[in-house]
Amino acid sequence: MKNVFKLGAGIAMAAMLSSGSAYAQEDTITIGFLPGVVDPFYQVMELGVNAAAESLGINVVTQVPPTWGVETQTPILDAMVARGDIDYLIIAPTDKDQMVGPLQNAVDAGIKVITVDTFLGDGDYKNGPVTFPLSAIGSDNVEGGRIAARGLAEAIGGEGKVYINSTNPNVSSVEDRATGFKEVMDNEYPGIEVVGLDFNLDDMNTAVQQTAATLERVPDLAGVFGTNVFSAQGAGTAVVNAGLGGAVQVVAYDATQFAIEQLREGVVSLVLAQKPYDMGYLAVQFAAADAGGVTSLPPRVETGFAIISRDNVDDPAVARFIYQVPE
Ligand code: T6T
Repeated sequence: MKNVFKLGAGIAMAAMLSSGSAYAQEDTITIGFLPGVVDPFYQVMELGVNAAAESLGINVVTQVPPTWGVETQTPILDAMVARGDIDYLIIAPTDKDQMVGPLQNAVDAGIKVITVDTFLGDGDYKNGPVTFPLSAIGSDNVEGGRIAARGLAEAIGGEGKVYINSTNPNVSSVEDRATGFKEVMDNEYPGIEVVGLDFNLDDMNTAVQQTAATLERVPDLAGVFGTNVFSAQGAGTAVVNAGLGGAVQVVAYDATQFAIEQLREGVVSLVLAQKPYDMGYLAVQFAAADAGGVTSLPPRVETGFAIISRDNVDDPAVARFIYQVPE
């Protein structure tokens, strides 16, 4: 994708942004933070949002949808717009097309939008179909899917049948993960067959049932890719319930405590930690920078990954990316 700002190169800019707090003391802004759902990934993102907001003296109004979907996110968004005091909205859109209209309404009401984690349209806010958000801050999920595929392929010895358990269609993050995963399996591993992709609607119990049904249907299944927190938890749970822990390998997107326990137990072979804290922190800094007159914010920021295996899980430089949520 063009216009991508790689986070590793952005330290000078981050320092510049955080030193811009002088404006905030005189003229504070209010940010609405509207993540996708209640889960450890967004809880860590909220910590980043709050840390940046505190350091800049910015008010944040946070509302977290109880379940994933346009039906739950849109009314919360509408209510935030109706308050009349929100200047910037930091949101993880739960559908790349269906959330465009509701967010356009927010823009029409004078609110500036930054997307985190998931994006609208194709995520190219310079030349793509949706250009109103200031920036898309999140993981390169196609690349994450490729990393997951290579990890799973290695864990199963380069051949066999694999299955993807995911959340919903038309969500940029998980859709890209499945795309990257299939691309690598198709192009690099002729001995591996992707036998299915299920959508659990971000419900762990559904993920358990779907994975259990796949284990029945495909008795020689070698591996499962769980594309997010609940998909991976459901996949890992079903594999253990079937007595197949270690025999059927799981790759987990998102570094929850549960995924790390299953990594240590040999059920999960690889965990991809995203950087939700960075996403939240940077999004607030971008809002502050925009309010302070900065006009060169990058329209896309990729925050990177930590790839966690049994070999490095106790290395503090890696373990710091395991999602730690307040009790
Ligand atoms: O994987 C994350 C996030 O990146 C995705 O968009 C939705 O699911 C999570 O929040 C994890 O549950």
